[in-house]
Amino acid sequence: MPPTVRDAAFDVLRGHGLTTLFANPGSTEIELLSDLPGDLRFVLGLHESSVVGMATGFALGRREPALAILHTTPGLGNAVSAIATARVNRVPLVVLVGQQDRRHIASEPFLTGRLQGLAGDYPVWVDQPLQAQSVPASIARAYHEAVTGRGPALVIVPMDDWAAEATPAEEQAAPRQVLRAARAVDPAVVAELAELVERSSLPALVAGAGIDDADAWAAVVALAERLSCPVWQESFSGRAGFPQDHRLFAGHLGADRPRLRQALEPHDLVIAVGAPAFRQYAFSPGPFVEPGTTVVVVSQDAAEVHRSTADLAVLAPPGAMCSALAGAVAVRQTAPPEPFERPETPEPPGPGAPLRAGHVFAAVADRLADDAIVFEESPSNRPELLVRLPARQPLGMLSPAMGGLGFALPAATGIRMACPDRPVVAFVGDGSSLYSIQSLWSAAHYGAGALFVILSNGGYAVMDRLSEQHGGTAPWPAFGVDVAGLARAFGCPARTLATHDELIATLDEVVPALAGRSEPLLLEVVIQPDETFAP
Ligand SMILES: Cc1ncc(C[n+]2csc(CCOP(=O)(O)OP(=O)(O)O)c2C)c(N)n1
Ligand SMILES: [Mg+2]
Repeated sequence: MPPTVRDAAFDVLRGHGLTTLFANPGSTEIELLSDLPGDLRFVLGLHESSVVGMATGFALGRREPALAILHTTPGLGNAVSAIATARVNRVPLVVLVGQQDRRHIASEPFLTGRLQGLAGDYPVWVDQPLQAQSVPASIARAYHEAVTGRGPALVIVPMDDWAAEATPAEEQAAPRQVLRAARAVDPAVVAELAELVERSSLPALVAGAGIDDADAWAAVVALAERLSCPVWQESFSGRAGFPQDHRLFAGHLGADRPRLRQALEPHDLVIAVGAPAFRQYAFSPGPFVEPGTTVVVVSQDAAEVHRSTADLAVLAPPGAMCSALAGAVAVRQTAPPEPFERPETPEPPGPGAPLRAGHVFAAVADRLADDAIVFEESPSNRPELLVRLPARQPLGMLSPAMGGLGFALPAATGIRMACPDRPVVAFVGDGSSLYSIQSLWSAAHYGAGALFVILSNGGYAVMDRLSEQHGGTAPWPAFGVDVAGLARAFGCPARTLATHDELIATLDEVVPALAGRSEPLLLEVVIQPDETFAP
């Protein structure tokens, strides 16, 4: 029998290392998924936000695109928020979306999808091949588009396409391999930046989510050490851009303009690397920096470069640029900035007093290995988590850069599948845990040994605080959902902890052994909501 489009598509998937299929199936995917060859591994997610969330974690952990398969409009619709998260977190994904049969699609049968625009601008590329024979090449191209565009690329495939006869390889309009000159930087641009640096009296760096890899970290460290200058982490970053236990780490920048101005005021030159100028949360008027501060952005992300309020923006790989710049500027003898001060470990609560988030973060931080991968999805406690849990290695701190809750549980599952030697801990609010709770089933079924720490404060504390700050009364009720009970219902082992002694005893048992876990564990820690919130 001549090869089918499905055979050719599987060869494309194999050729690009896309052999793990994160999916939630529907009738439009039966032809694709029935009788999968043994070298393709199927991973079931029970909701499409979990499917795409797991694929996102898997891609982050492997630093390569991952594959997700979705079921026409209901599947893609359910996944849009997770697709948006992958886009804003700059994670490459190939997403196959099932579609009704071409032969009668004009009459709009059951499950016909209006798919092309459904995820809006969030995919970096969307294709609905004009003929079945173009599907394999479209998947290959989606792979390349996902890498170049650093986000999810979608291919919509009508169900009858899979059985069609494939055309020969010379008809496949996609290269087998794309090499990107990602390490090259233009010497003239390096010289221009070096001159700006040499002319400045007190430079500073802002590191962003765009440089979360070992080479780039080493390059930013080399540049910062040569300049003896502080390095901030951009605010509301999805990923860490600098080792946060380094003596030059200055903390996270404020997410509003007054705090931004205050932090950067002493500096006449600020270079944001792998970050825009400047990522913010709540609006406050005025300029980002005081007059007299020159702002430079270095990013490989064209959109980030084009929208930055900067005097100069450089479209270039930021790690390679930092490395070249470090080699082009003189060593400074200036005294290093004051080391960043982390808060003291909080005293255990007195008899009968409740635990607080700070107790949980401090106790985990004391026991956690340097190579841990930590997820933050704990909205009201986010600032305290960031200050108590420094990212010490690349992938050391991850959060949903889009702001969409429901990322940490599936992404921690996916990243643990990709990085079985690194401890994985996800700190998740009780409210946040409910958006993708069914991913606990996948974690349990596929033996993903992540630790999920649920900060159970009985409600949407951050929304309550924001409503108070607005001067109003929130209409949403508090809730007491038994998250540990839900976890057990999904087959995920779970414990509820309410006292400091229980917390310490459990973390002593669990955290040092995290790297070797072969099943997930959920700890629901009952805490008092924080009374204040300043992101
Ligand atoms: C998908 C999605 N829906 C709604 C929101 C808005 N939102 C932001 S924080 C929050 C409450 C989070 O509650 P919880 O996880 O319990 O954290 P806490 O504020 O209690 O620390 C909500 C509903 C969101 N960010 N994402
Ligand atoms: Mg809560």
